[in-house]
Amino acid sequence: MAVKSRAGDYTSRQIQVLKGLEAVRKRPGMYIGSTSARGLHHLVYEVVDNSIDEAMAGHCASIRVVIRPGDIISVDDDGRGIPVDMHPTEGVPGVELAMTTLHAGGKFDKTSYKVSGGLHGVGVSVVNALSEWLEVEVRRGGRRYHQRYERGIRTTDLTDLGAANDRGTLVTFKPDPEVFTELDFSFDRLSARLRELAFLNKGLEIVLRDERTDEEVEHVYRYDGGLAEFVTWLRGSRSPVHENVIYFDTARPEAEIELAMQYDDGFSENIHTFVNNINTHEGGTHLTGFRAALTRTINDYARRNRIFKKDENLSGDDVREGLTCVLSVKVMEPQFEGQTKTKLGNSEVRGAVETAVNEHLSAFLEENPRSAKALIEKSLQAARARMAARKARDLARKKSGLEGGVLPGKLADCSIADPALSEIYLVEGDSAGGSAKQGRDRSFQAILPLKGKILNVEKARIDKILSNDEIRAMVTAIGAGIREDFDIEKARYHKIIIMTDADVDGAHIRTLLLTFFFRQMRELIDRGYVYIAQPPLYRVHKGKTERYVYSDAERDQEVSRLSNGKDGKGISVQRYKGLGEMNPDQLWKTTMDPDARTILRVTVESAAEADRIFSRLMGDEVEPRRRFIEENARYVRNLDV
Ligand code: 0RA
Repeated sequence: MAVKSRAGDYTSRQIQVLKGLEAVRKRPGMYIGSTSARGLHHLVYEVVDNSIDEAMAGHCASIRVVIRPGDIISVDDDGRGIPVDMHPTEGVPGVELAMTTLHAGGKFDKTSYKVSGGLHGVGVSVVNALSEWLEVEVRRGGRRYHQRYERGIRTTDLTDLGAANDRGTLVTFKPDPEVFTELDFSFDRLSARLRELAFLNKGLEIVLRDERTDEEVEHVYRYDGGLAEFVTWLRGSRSPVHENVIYFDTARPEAEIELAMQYDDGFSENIHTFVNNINTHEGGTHLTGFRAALTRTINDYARRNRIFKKDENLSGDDVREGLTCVLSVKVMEPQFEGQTKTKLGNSEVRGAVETAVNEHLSAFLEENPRSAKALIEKSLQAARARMAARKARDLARKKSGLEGGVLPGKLADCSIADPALSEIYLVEGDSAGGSAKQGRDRSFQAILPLKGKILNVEKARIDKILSNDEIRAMVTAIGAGIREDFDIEKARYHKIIIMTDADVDGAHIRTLLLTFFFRQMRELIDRGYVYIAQPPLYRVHKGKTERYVYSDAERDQEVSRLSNGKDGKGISVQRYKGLGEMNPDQLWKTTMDPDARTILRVTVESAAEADRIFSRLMGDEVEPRRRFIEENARYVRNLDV
């Protein structure tokens, strides 16, 4: 089937296509966020999103993602297939239009209110523009069609390849090395998001297959229990306070609402909210509605059933302690607000969620009095601890001041006052702390040495957390408060750099610190303020040349470079076991000088995944923690540079 259209239309459309492509290729970051690993993986999500839309409209049951050798991805679904008939005004087949026109994205029918969009939703044409090549195959109406594009430009007409006995859309693409700095797809990264999508779309099967190695790996995700299974998975090894996950799924005019929740004996609050499958890290109206309903419903029930002693009352924080919850809403026209555009703004959703949660949660409590009693008892314990914490905090405030006022004695602060330009190094140990203090540029670098292991916040209540000296020093130095008092605008540094030894203890301390930030000062991570320093592992030295290297492979390379094909005479290799072995000047040159150093920014792509990892790591089970710490190198690679 050849594309025929009137010459005039064709030309003006071609100009439009080329302009669109040029815009995307010139500023890829504007469309997919970045051209590093993050943006690379985003391409896959963009393509998968289209198949998910088809699934949400009720026409697709299975999506298959394959990582192929040569940095190639294919995404296949069993939906209706992208339309192939000629578009009435544009003069090209619908599929070509979707692949080459910005924002067309293939979403022609807006009849169902289960449309996705928002954060991604830039459309598959962006993926096409940023791919060295992309091929689409549509199976529809008993025929199989194919078209190829290079860097967004069609190189073949849409061609009928013959009979087909099924339906669906297969998109295969190779990201353009001229655009991306990173081309290596991470199975773990894709798997985390695809599993999340499977939880969020009850009954949908998502397959991820890796064909890059001899032993082929294939994961199949399908959860008929939807969010209820998500919560069970998130809870992991934490012990539940009541047996059954509280769950409901309801369609209202304002939104389709699905919720699952369960209390466990931990202390953290693990609430994940989604709008049209997008994680709303910054919350919004749906979360506000949920919180209001949760506090009210539980208090009402407890009062009605005389579970409270005279004037007891539970605060929002009390009823959220130890709660694992996933709330997913699907909205026709979501308005995303906030710093990272992950905050739902639609005001009508608040009331809809509040009413639905009131209704279903009170029904659950009435029908399950034993569970009700257990979870209220858990909240009452939280209330008592909070009271004790308040006393401790007031005392602490008087003594040393958690917010404002006196900075910790061992902090060597920087001299400039602009947080955007200031950084603080959290350094393992007093001796490395001393070197860092001498080596730093004191105008913009502050140093806070931390002694030994910091408290494991995963296992401690807020009162204990606040009475820990190392934590108090960090909180005061950062200056933005903690938890419900946390105010990012007060942060005194926009770079908080964790600097620990490159050994198992260092990895453990780093994990403890990350857990602390994730649980107590989450916004620091969301804003991209938290970093990990990368001290060198070796110093390779011969005559006047010296090189600092950061891996064993780099060391071997450097050694063979310096031996120049001759012998290895005169080459010395020094292994740094800890930061303390470097003198101040070396520490500056290798790890702290902004012109020379590498620091890894900590990002959380899947908050759910991070949540589970942290609770497994830092919870009661020793084995997962030991394994994790030994495999820590793998973890650091998951961080974005
Ligand atoms: C719009 C209309 C129709 C299908 C699709 C979009 C569609 C797009 C994608 C992208 C990936 N997979 C997809 N599957 C379907 C068809 C409408 C109809 O048949 O009536």
